[in-house]
Amino acid sequence: MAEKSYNADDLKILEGLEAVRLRPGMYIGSTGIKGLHHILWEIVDNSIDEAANGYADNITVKLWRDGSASVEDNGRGMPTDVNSKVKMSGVEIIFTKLHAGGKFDSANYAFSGGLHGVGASVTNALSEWLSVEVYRDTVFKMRFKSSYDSERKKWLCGVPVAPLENTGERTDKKGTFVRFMPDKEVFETVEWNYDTVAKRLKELAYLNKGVNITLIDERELYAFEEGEDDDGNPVTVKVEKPARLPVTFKYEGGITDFVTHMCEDNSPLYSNPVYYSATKEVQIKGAPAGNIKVEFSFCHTKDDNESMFSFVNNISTVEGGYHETGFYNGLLKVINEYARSNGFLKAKDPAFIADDIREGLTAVLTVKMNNVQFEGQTKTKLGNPEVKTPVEQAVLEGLQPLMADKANKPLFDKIAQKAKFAADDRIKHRAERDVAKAASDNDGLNLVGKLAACSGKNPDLNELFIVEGDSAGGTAKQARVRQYQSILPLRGKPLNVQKKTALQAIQNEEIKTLISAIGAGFNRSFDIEKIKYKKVIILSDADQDGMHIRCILLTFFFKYMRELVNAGCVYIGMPPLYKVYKKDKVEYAYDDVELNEKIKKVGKGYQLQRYKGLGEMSADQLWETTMDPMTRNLIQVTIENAAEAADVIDMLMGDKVEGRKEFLNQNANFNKVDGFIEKVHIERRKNAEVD
Ligand code: 28G
Repeated sequence: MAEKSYNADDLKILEGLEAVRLRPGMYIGSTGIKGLHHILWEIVDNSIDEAANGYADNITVKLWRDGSASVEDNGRGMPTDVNSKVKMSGVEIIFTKLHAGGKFDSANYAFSGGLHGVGASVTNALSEWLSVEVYRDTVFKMRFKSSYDSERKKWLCGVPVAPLENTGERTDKKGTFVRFMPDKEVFETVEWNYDTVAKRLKELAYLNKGVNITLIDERELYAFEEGEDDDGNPVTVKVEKPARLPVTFKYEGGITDFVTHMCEDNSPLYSNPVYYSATKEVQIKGAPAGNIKVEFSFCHTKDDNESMFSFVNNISTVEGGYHETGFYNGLLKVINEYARSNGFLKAKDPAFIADDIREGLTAVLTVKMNNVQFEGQTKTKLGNPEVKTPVEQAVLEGLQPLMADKANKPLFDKIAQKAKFAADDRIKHRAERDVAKAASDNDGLNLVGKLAACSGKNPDLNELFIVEGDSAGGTAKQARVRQYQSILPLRGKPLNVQKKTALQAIQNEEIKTLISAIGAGFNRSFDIEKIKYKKVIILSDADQDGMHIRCILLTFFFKYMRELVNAGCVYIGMPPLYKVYKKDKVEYAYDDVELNEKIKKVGKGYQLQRYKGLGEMSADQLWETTMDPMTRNLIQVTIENAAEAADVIDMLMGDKVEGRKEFLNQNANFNKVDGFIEKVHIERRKNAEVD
């Protein structure tokens, strides 16, 4: 029994936005870098809705010098008239009432996993200030502020400074402008990540054809570089970098452009991607009957790489779900039909299976619907089973007429031929694949002389360090705690599996070694129950080469051991870039901003060492900076990180992304939660005694 009985007076009734400030995680997922960007997406989503409904075709996002962000669209402008029931302007309702104006309204939306669409009021609640301008013949303005009321001991958040004002100033513009300052008291970091914003805006431009989306970054940019002082001694100097130029994303072809772009460097099998869109009915359990908008585009490439990008309400569904199942079912049905009636499959031939038609398939699938249920490790899997059939129907209804049209015969012949090759290959190589699987399951024959295995047998405690280079590998072997830490040095770069088949991958020595070391098979035979390490830690240098190796490894894990990533077992060890020291004061810095802080901390007369690579560190330094669970900086890899590494960023952005800062910001203190640190330290002391 409870010690005290509660009555209604004890219940704190949270009014409006206060609830958001009290439990931000419930509304935006986290207060880390992801949550920060979430409050920008809330505003951007509103502009996108306006564009998706055909009222806007221009969206500008700006990152200001003061740290604020703004979004402007040329839509109808938020409603400025006063709602007679609540006596508030539409603008005020949108920014102060939870859920107001939300397109995908559902009573418990914020809790059902789907986080988008909870509305602009959440952004307001989590901002120091927010200002809005509406352009409807004249300029309307309103401002909101958050502050702490020390008398009543509570946060007042997103409070109107004054009612919506019609300034009377005439304007030819139409639309809405919203600028806000994320609250430093709420977020762990308030620094916008340019690449994150650019990538998302680019994605939204693909998903909303014809909409102009511009990104302007006006923030101060600088970097630290090595230079020389007057006496020729090496020093680290701060250099201004040229401001970023504004970029505009616009794709007249929408997701078809996306597919074309993805296929470009992989030799497409035919020149124009297939495209179809349809609106179907869907009856989600417990909800009124509604519509689902299905849109897809696909192309086949000559290799056998598969890339599927699926979205639900513009949110990427990395883990797939029922929309993908419906899509594959539909595609399999029509290709089987076509192959039968056009002689690609003889009477005696078994039908294609899904794998056959997925070889070389690059596809974008988007659905838009209400009452979305997101599931999976990262809530990026569509969990509504009712979606499967309408998507499958859309595929059938879209492709059957295309197949019946003689003009498309060359295209569908190529697709059927490709599936036939895949099926033949599958049947012919089954034996070969079994051998490959056996190789991956072997008892570490591949590992002799490579892996320095730990002596402990408990996977929960064991860690595998994949180390770039023999020299760093040697140092890591000296530094490690033998009981729990295994070292696998990589000689040179492992095979980039992105454009390789599973069979090609398994023939690569480094990959084979890696699979054997982890001990749980790979690809479809991967069995997470068999892993020998709960932590697989990638240790690579902080330079371009190291970044590349890390990307290759993440791509491998993403493609062939996805479960390992999903289970949160893959980590990146972040070696520091600098050591700042004076006598026995030692500080490590992981990036240039931190370097500044650490220099201040150590004070005048400090010395600076810049690490060029892991190989330069002594065993003690390597232990302290990257292997000791107490002091090291490990980043848990999320499925999104891994997906990004799988070349998506390269292809989408066309330039390299330095994930470093973002990774650092996402760093959680997960390695300090259990008794593991103590255990490792006890073992290390024992080792030292033996040595
Ligand atoms: C610039 C940053 C973010 C927006 C509009 C336009 C209307 C609107 C927004 O209405 C209530 C809810 C859904 C209809 C709608 C204007 C109808 C007529 C609008 C934005 C009523 C909110 N005239 N533009 N909200 N809706 N842009 N950009 O927030 O059902 S929000």
